[in-house]
Amino acid sequence: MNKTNIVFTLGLCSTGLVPNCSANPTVQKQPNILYIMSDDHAYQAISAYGYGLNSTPNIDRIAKGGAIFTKAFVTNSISAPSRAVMLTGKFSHLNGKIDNRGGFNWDQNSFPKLLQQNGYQTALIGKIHLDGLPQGFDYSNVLPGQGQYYNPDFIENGVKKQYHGYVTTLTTQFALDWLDKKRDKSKPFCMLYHQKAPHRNWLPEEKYLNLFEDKEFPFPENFFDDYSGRTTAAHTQEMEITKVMTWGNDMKFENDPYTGEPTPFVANLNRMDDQQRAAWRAAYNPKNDAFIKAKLQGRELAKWKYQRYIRDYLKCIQSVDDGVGEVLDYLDKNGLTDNTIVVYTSDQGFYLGEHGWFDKRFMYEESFRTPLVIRYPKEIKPGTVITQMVQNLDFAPTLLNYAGVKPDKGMQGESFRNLLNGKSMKWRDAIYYHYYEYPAEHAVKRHYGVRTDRYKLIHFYYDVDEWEMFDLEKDPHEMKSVYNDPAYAEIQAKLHKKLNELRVKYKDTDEVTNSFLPVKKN
Ligand code: SGN
Ligand code: CA
Repeated sequence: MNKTNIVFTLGLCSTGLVPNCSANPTVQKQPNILYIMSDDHAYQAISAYGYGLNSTPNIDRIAKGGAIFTKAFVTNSISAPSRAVMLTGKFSHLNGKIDNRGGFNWDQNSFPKLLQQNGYQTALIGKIHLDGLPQGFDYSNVLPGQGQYYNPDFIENGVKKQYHGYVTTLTTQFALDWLDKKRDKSKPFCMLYHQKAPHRNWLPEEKYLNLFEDKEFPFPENFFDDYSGRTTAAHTQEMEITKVMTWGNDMKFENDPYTGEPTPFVANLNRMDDQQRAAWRAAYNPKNDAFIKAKLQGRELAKWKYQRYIRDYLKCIQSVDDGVGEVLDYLDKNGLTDNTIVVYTSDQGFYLGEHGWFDKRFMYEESFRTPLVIRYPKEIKPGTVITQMVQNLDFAPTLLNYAGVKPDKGMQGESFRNLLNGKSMKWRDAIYYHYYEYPAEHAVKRHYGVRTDRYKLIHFYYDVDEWEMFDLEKDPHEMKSVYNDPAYAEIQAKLHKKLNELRVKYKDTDEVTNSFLPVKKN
């Protein structure tokens, strides 16, 4: 809030026009911030986005009461790097966290640190996926690494302890506990409330074990993509539901249906108590027996795997949505709704069978884009739709702007507060992306690129040197690259120019890119 607004609010307060003023004589100048992030939550699986797969009434409450973004993107579609970008407001090559491997430098500046230095109480709860004691938080209670679904460990202010129960409900419980009992209520708060779900390997909560089991989900139209219109990277990835989803971790078999060997899922069963395990066996074993009997092959097998995957994935989301509802209810009941900015987003998007895939990493739309809804009754009109391109790079400057705190000089994002307010402002016409984790699990090659409102240009490098270009208006599913198509020559040249400009703007030169390459073995 700027100075004019503070005076205005205090002025109104003395006239009695602002509700609750007399009950609350010290008008809180800065808004509270509730930043909710889940892991691998595809926008296709939020009902406010209109895909019709599931129902997320509580996440939709945020969207309906505020704004929904149709073009929110990440800068590097993978967990730990995405979180580092969100905290620091800097691209991966500058905050140092380029992939899920290696450490994160907590000594660098971040938006929670700046808020903390400017009068906020700060907390981090749930998955952060960055090793080391989190800095910038008065309170932290985080999962080690990826975390476990059942009976997980949490690290509370540096001390590890195992809890009985389901990770999503425990995370919500810790968030409510901090809001209600642990924070200093005389200060504005910023709470990062981060769910592990719906990250692989999708283990739903007991009460949702049978949800969706009688439902057949539609297949994306490019489920049987043969990648013919694209370069090497789309052919050599290891993200296909047909080939890569495992019997144990993903399909919940105790024994591999072909070899009879115990699967990794047994490790999950071992973490459960007798009651949890019995519930699991009752829900899954009869279906697995039926599958073994049917002996499906080829496309039929692929379709069966997809249904198993999508049902388990959506079940996990149901618990995430419940948690959002509980926290929103807490704000309502405690008179906090009006002065709290609520953000719901994911660390990246996810493939729900598009191109035949699960996982993320690519600069293609489903994983490059991320869900984003924001509510702030004081400033954002209910039902606002934001179509401009924003990135997770912008969260730090935007939230600091709302708090009236100057961003760190090195932050590269921009505040999108004025977009939310409906004020006309000049906004960027292109965004930059860079993915690094290769060679690695899922085998998605290193690439960087630019996206404008209509076009996308991608450069795959390291063990290939190939370009792709898409006309998103004519080919929204990115099935055929038009790179080197003479009809697009002029646009291609413009996109190359734009890409070079963004690389200069964001200080990502060839030299910097090459400095992150693994040493090639001869
Ligand atoms: C695990 C998953 C991968 C996933 C990475 C990164 N494998 O390794 O499927 O891509 O996490 O995900 S699993 O067998 O353990 O499920 S991220 O969201 O944390 O970046
Ligand atoms: Ca993730």
